[in-house]
Amino acid sequence: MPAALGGVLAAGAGLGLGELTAALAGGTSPVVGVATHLIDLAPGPAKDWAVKNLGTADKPVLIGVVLLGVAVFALLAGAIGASRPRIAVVLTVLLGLLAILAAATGRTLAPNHFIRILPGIVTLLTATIGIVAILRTLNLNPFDGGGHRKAAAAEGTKSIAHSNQSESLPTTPPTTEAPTIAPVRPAVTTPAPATAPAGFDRRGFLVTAMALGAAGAGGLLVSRVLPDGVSEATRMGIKIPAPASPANAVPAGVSADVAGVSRFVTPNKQFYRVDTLLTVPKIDPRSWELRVHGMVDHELRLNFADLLGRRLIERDITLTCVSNEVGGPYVGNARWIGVPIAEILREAGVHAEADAVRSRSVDGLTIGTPLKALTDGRDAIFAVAMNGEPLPFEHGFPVRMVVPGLYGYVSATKWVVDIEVTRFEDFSAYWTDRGWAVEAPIKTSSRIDVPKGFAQLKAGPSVAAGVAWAQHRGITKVEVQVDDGPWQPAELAAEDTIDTWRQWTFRWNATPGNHKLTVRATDADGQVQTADRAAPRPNGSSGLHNTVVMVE
Ligand SMILES: Nc1nc2c(c(=O)[nH]1)N[C@H]1C(S)=C(S)[C@@H](COP(=O)(O)O)O[C@H]1N2
Ligand SMILES: [Mo]
Repeated sequence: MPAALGGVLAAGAGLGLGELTAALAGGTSPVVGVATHLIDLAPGPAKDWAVKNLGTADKPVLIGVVLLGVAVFALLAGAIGASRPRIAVVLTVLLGLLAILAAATGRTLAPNHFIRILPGIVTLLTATIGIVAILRTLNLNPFDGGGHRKAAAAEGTKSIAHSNQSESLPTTPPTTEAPTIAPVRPAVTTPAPATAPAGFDRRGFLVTAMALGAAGAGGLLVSRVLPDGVSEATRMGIKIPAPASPANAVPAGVSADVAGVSRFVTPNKQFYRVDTLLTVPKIDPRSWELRVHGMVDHELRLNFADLLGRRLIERDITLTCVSNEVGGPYVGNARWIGVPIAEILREAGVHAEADAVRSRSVDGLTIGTPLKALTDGRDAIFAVAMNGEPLPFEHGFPVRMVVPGLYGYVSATKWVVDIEVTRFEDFSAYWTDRGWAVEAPIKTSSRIDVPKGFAQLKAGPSVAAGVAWAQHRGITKVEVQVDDGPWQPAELAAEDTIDTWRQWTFRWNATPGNHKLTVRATDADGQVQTADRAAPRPNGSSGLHNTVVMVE
């Protein structure tokens, strides 16, 4: 089906050049724009499923789904074009309009309204010109018929409109305005040829197809090698000043010292990543600015140098995602350097009626945080460094928020650019619009790292180990239950701070057969981790982690 192939090639050329435009100008890529809408519109259960089953592969999978959808749509449009060329053009234009609409209305990293839709415009024009050109090589002229017939009728001459070969075609492809000047045809005129008629321009088809393919592939390839923001060298070249208030040395003995247990400090490369961005922002710190406004006496604007020039504190803080399932991987511990948020708020002069801070990421995503958690003395910071280096791009470069004790989605805004002091009753944030709780302190939790589920163990003395966390309260006890036996105390590793997780070790005598180990933690408020199972939505999972082992 050459027409169907032509449809796909035209759409591919449009996407390739759209991608190139996005890379050159910094606008919203059509594919990313549509996929971002899918993220934002996805019903809760679909998103929960993706987070649980796809993990960090959810992003490539989503891009693949969008590309597949475009390919199928374009294939059908092209196939329809074999008998109804004008419909093929209309469908292709619609595809381009969708790209523009998605870019115009969605979250974007683009600097302004025109640039954000520019790639979509390029996609629309390229794909439309492409489909028209390829249909013409198949002697399927979407602009044929109506216009000529009308002109011929007006002149009172005999129509020659059905004779495609005899027409002199313009050498440049028509623009998208052309269909709009073609009058609507009555339903029963001469049907367009269903198959390529005699005179099918085989060579023209091949040349056009190759040109479209080259535009698509070339645009995509070049867009991939163009720089997409500041470089890794620029990031690593940033000197973070020594903190005025360094963290205490991590005490000896914070680690359970059992093979397979989580490292106490999670290396940046292994740190979990949860966000809604399909392309990682690589903000130039020289142009980054933080605006502080809303219910304040003085609006502030701070640039990156201003921030680095302020009093920096260094702290170990464990982050947790509300989407983490019982026993799940979305928890990590790092040593951060940053500026206390409370000091900046104090300088701005927060009004007494305010109870919330709405922070905004560079892509427009918003997060609502209780003002109290930012001002009650805990080490809530605008972080600029993570584990001894400037923030990695994936983790919010150049500046993100980190607030001990709260789930990330209500506190840990990455790529933060705007802080508005406000009231919870006056706004809703990205995730609260999607069914998650407005306020979400971290639930006391624990996880078994070793042994892994269904591990085969030798009978005799055996050891289990893992982590427990209740940030900003601290962990005071961890217990393990073997099968339905009594709860037995695990040995706690040293505590770093109440804002970090705590490791534990449990020694037991493994007897032959299958056994289930279950863990629970108690926090410094005396709260014992609940056995009641809850899904992550709306305010974090609960229930006890267990692991089944086979002992021989
Ligand atoms: N801009 C932005 N910040 C964000 C998010 C996001 O999607 N966009 N996700 C939040 C969530 S849900 C969590 S759990 C943490 C995760 O931080 P990490 O990816 O550095 O581990 O970032 C938070 N900050
Ligand atoms: Mo999260």
